Amino acid sequence: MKKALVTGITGQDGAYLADLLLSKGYEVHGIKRRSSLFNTDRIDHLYQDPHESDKNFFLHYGDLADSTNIIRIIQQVQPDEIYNLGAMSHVQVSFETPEYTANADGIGTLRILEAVRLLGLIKKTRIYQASTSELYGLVQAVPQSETTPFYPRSPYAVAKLYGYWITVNYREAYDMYACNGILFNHESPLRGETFVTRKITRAVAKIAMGLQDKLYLGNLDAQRDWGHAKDYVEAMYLILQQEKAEDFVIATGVTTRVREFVRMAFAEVGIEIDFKNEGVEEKGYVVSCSNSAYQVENGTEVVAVDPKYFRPTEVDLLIGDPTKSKDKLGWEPKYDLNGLVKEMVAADIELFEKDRILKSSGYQIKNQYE
Ligand code: NDP
Ligand code: GDR
Repeated sequence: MKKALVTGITGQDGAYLADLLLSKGYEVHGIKRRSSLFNTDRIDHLYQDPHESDKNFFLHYGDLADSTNIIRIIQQVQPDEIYNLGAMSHVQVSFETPEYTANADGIGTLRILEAVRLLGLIKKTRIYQASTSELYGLVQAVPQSETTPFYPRSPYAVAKLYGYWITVNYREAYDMYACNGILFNHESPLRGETFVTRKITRAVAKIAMGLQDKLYLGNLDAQRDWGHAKDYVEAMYLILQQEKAEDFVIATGVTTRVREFVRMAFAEVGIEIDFKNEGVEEKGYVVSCSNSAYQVENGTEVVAVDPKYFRPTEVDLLIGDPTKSKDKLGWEPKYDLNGLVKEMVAADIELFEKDRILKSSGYQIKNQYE
């Protein structure tokens, strides 16, 4: 039985990856952080009674900022594969916590690589590093491929740039099987609530159910190459099953503006919206657009812009070129954006059904995430 160690197992990708590896017969070990509230919602369905003898899913307390605990867990588990998914993964928050982000996302990657080296596991343990399309940052060329130059635009992206290069360096210096998956944005019903897609689908569900009036967003004209997390964890697995360790771009090759995602999500609940004056472009740039969206049916404003969501430096356009992953890994996404939006909105409607029933019976509900 192969053993995998997953950092960031309590996150969106960690949860889907754990499901995938268990279905392939792996013994899965995950590192979770101590938290004052339960933080295992996404993997609670995998929990096994610690007293069972044939367990194949284990959680270890730990943190990427603590090398002693990384070394101890890797020594104890002796994994065949490590998936380093743990990170402070929110781009805007990284401007508020730049040093911590560098520590967890940058040096955290070094801690994993160095632990494998020090423990003499170079020949045994393969390492996947969760690299990101944020590395491309300020547009140099599109679509972005494995050879496109990087120009990171946030403390998060700069920390991940270190993670990327230290992974390449350990591969070249010590002949380790260590790879970067340069993954473009991927979403799902398990996506964190403050990333834009989930923020939108939650708000759309609540607006449709009469639980919220308006959605406040930042830059509506950013363009992202959005895929489904379920497809993307398959690619992570495939990257570690090749003969030769290499880096791969994982993307759909299709890009969409944030405002279009908003429109698609509202359409799922039968609300047609209109952004007045949108899409006036000159020389490839949007020069004028409305920042509000209105319900066509009754003119109610449902989306407004709050500048607090603008980033000091923005990544305007991401569109990935997945040719190499298609050719070498045989990987192709099964979901398209329509299917993704449909699944996310439906899941959020189900999530808030209890609140809708309570409200319709006269119970006052406080909004937690405004
Ligand atoms: P999430 O934010 O959903 O999950 C991040 C995980 O990392 C959580 O389990 C979190 O724990 C854990 N974590 C945070 N800080 C630390 C730390 N100091 N030590 C140990 N664990 C830590 O991210 P995703 O699942 O979406 O992404 C997974 C990885 O892929 C991340 O590295 C992200 O940067 C990268 N990535 C994501 C993309 C995407 O579109 N989703 C695209 C490209 C790269 P807790 O639950 O306690 O907060
Ligand atoms: P991103 O994802 O920064 O691409 O990083 P996010 O969903 O946060 O932003 C996407 C785009 O939407 C714009 N935007 C808003 N974003 C948020 N969060 N909230 C808003 O209200 C809002 N309004 C507009 C943003 O400005 C941005 O342009 C994600 C993370 O998962 C990273 O960890 C990962 O590396 C990259 O994707 C690939």
